[in-house]
Amino acid sequence: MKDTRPFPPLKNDNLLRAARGEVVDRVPVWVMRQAGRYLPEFQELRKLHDFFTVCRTPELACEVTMQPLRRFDLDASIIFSDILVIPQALGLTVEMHAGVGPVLPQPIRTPEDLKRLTPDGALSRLSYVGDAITMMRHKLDGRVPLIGFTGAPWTLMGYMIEGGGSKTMSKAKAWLYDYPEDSKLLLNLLTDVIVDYLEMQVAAGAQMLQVFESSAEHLTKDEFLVWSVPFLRRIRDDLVDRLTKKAVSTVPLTIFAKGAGHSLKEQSELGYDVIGLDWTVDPVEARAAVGPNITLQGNLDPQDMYRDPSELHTLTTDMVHKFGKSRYIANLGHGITPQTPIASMEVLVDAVHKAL
Ligand code: 1CP
Repeated sequence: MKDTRPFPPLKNDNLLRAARGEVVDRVPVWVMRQAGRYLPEFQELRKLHDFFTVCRTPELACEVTMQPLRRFDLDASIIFSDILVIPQALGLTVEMHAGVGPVLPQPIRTPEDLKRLTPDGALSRLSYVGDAITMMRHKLDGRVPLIGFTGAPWTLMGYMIEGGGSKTMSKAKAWLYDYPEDSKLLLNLLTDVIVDYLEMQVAAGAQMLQVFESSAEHLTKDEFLVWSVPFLRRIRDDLVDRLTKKAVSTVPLTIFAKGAGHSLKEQSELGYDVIGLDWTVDPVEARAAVGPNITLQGNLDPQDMYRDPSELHTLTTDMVHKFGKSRYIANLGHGITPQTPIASMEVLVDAVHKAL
């Protein structure tokens, strides 16, 4: 039975206000991968349950989503899942190997392999994410907004062809040149599933959405404009169309294209509300590139979390001063890494809230 109870009213909406360009009480802060291996309670839970069992069991996904909120005064939660649930729903086996990350034992090697993908019914195989989102909205009791997310087409294509993470994305990049038409076919197929998936997350209760184009870093600027940008644009346009037609209010959308600091102006023209920045981008230059009507998110170097607390405090304060209080969401420039001391999260959150 679907849970159709109304959601509790939101108490801290600074994240959503920052995304819409409204005045905030304090600079909102959350951290990419804020639920995860740096938390001992996450490690404990993972000893008992396989990674994808956690994703697929709403009670467990909610427990892990809640873990960082019990410890830190964060301004957002992000539903616990992974970008690779889409390749899984398309029929590919995805395993999570300790210390390695995701492994796809039967990747897509040639265009012939595209026939193995099963887009029909993919959305229904992802319904557990919606169930976790709805449950989490109730468990949050309005404390902070809940973010939903997806991998972007190029990033998912990369994992599907490489069979896992890759330092070079050499096989996936070879596809772009050897099989350009089939690459477009695959990217469009992924875009269609992503639009369905994000629409479902909004219907389930996601209050904001982030699209992770984490593998943009492997593309040149020209390649990014051809193999990523058109699909990011279609995700946004089709999603807004769908929600409008169904008279569902849209939610703020964030694009995080890691390594695409070369194309901030182009990103600002895609209709997303928020642009996530990695740590290589200067805040003042980023603001100049995107203009005043886009919210920026980021971008402390995750390695700065290993500095001593006073240095970390200073670096964070300086960062917030450079971005300013308007149209800004504080975060790291990429996911928090597994060995990060817990105390660094406390310093980061405290420094952001005290900076302005
Ligand atoms: O065994 C474990 O517990 C694995 C660790 C782990 C965790 C905690 C993985 C494997 N995924 C996750 C959760 C996860 N993944 C979240 C949770 C929500 C939160 O932020 O708290 C999110 C948003 C992701 C998204 C994700 N997965 C991305 C995009 C963000 C990014 O970091 O660029 C990517 C690229 C993945 C793939 C993935 N999943 C897991 C790992 C170790 C990786 C990266 C592998 C690689 O190096 O390519």
